Amino acid sequence: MQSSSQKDFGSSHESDEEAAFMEKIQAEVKIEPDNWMPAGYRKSLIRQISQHAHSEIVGMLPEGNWVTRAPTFKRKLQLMAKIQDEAGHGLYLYCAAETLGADRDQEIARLHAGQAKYSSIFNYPTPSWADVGTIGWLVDGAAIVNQVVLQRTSYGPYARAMVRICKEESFHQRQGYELLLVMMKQGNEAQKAMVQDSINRFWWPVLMMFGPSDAQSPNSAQSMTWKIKRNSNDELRQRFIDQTIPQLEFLGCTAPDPDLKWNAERGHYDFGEIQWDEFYHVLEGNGPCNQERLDTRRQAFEEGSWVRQAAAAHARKEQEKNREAAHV
Ligand code: FAQ
Repeated sequence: MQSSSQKDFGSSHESDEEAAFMEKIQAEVKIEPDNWMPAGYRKSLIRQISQHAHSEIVGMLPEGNWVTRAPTFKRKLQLMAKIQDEAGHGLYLYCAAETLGADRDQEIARLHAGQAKYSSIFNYPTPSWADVGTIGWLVDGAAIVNQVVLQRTSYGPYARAMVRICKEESFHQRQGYELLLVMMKQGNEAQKAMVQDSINRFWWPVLMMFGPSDAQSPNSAQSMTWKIKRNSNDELRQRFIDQTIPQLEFLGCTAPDPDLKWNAERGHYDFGEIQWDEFYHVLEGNGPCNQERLDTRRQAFEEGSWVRQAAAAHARKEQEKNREAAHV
């Protein structure tokens, strides 16, 4: 049994480490994988980074739906490049989670078992070609607003992953907006209507991407103290709306929100009530495409099993060759 003096030593030692950790956080010094960190910090980062990684991977599916039906060769190449980028983002993020001790296979198993969260937005269908543009413009646009600030997150590997991811997301956003501009400025009436319909369907779900309102966000306070998050969900949602409305107007489209209007006093757009019931319904697995997305992921994982086995066999052979070469 521990004596009380041992116990005291243990806890003061821990609180010294905790104080040093908080000093670093306050001084904007990045926390690196081999640094001491509170267990809760590690856990919260694994939670957020793995959910983020899953979002990138599941996020390939709504657009993947259009690869074989893209209207021109150029659009098809752009779409394939974008989807491959999302796969890359997922991989950097799984690697970042691994630096914290997460087990990638376990995280992926949790996703496939329906136990892990990923962004609610990817549970909505993409029935029209305009949805490819809307995803690029609005979904990647929202992702950028959220992720640009994460470049300053306190955990080094996550912050650095965000730098490259943000550069690629900017390209995604522009390709989406340009696609919609072509439809709106050069398209016929049916194509213009397709764009407006797509914006009508995606507008509110995109606003939900930023997470519940601050008062309902259980993780925010602690994540802000640890500087995992640098801005609150509501701040980023407002920033996104303020940035997006001029782009929406330039397109010649409208948002499906009668309460949306510029508030000169606040210096921001006011907007209508978000239907949080819908958000929680989707999080519980009951959105329009939750089942389809998970079924597709599981099937892709099973069908790709031979690739993983072949890569592992190749790695083993290479290791053996290197060992033999070392003994010669
Ligand atoms: N969907 O306490 P908070 C992309 C969960 S990447 C589903 O506020 P937190 C690229 C939340 O996890 C898009 N779940 O949570 C792309 C928590 O659950 P838990 C993804 C959500 O972590 C584009 C609970 O609700 N981006 O789009 C959502 O402080 C195009 C309570 O919420 C990131 O992941 C949601 N929308 O703040 C790919 C960015 N919102 O764990 C393909 C990094 C909240 O307690 C095509 N993540 N929840 O059970 C973050 O910044 C934060 O995690 C937030 C949520 C802001 C998403």
